[in-house]
Amino acid sequence: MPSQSTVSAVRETLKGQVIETPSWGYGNSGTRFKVFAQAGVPRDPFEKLDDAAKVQEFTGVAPRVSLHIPWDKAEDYAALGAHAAKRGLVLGAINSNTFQDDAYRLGSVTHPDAGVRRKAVAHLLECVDIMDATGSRDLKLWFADGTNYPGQDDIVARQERLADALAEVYARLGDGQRLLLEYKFFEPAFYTTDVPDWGTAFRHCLKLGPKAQVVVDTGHHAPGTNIEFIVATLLHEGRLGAFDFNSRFYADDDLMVGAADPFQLFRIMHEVIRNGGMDAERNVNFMLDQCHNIEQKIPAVIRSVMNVQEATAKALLVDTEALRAAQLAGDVLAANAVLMDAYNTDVRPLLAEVRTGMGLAPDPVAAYHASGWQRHIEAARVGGEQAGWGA
Ligand code: AOS
Ligand code: ZN
Ligand code: ZN
Repeated sequence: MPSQSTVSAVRETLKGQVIETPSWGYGNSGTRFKVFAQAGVPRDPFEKLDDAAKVQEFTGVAPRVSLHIPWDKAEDYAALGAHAAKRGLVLGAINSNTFQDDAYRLGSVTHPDAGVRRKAVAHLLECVDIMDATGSRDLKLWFADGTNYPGQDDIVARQERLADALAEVYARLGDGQRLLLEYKFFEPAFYTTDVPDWGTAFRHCLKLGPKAQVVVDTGHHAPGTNIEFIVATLLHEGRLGAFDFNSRFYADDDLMVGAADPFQLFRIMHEVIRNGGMDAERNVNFMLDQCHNIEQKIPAVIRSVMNVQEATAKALLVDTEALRAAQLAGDVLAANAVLMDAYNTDVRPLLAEVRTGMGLAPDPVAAYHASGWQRHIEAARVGGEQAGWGA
């Protein structure tokens, strides 16, 4: 049993946790086979913020929203920011898009043609301009670049083109801004991917400088990969910038975080906490990167936030002294038992108390359903936009 003082420290940490939600999670999405349109989805970035505000209203820990350019391109970012502020939100990371133009058939920043590379870099620089306008700290870069066939292009030349593009964008960053580089082991390229793994992302970030950090998208690993090892290592090296939380069973499907493997999420959060990743000065951005193709979107985002909270609460309950003692004594079973005790704790009552203490309903999903928001948007919004695919 954790002591009273431990539990109250855990409560305080949970109250202060911030989880950033993705604008595209509120819009229609699907697979390459079908997008199932849902009633009431947002028609523009303003309405996406209205929906994100509901997640914040019922969870109290999701005040930031990631934007995606061009899906969330606005005429007036000050107006978008003011709309967010009125709803208790702030605009979060700016996500670039170099994967939807015909020009990028052979890649974007790694394309063999310098003209295409210029176009891609211009877009990334435009994203930094948007960060200046929105006050965003994070530029999140994910590249679909790669090749489909052996011999299609020169692997090392592509790495050099990538490094040049990143260096140009890095040089444009202002004070307090950073570049977050995301890796993904495959998809959409079939043979090589230009940023396939954390080693490649880490290497590029090291070359760039301290304002470049790695994004760990939990869905972007080969089956069986020990993601918590990557998290621990990057944190130790000061290069873990953010998470894109989601879960996957086979390939990357951007399912709700914690749905496929809640134990893995706990192990990740354990390494985060052990290695100082929850400390405010580390600025690890805990983002969701999910698409809700067949389920209702807002309650799915709420559920995802709750899943991260539950994994965090369990990880915070790990008896670190007992763990250290067992580790030093070489007592394998005792050390493992310390972790499993925390993992097997039902933290839902603790989180309900945390919410009540924040003036919230103990069950955010039920509170959302009771609020009437879903009925309201289904009646009021006609013709929602597609948020992108399989992102
Ligand atoms: C793509 O698979 C990545 O997960 C990206 O992080 C992300 O979903 C995209 O940039 C959003 O468009
Ligand atoms: Zn991602
Ligand atoms: Zn992804």
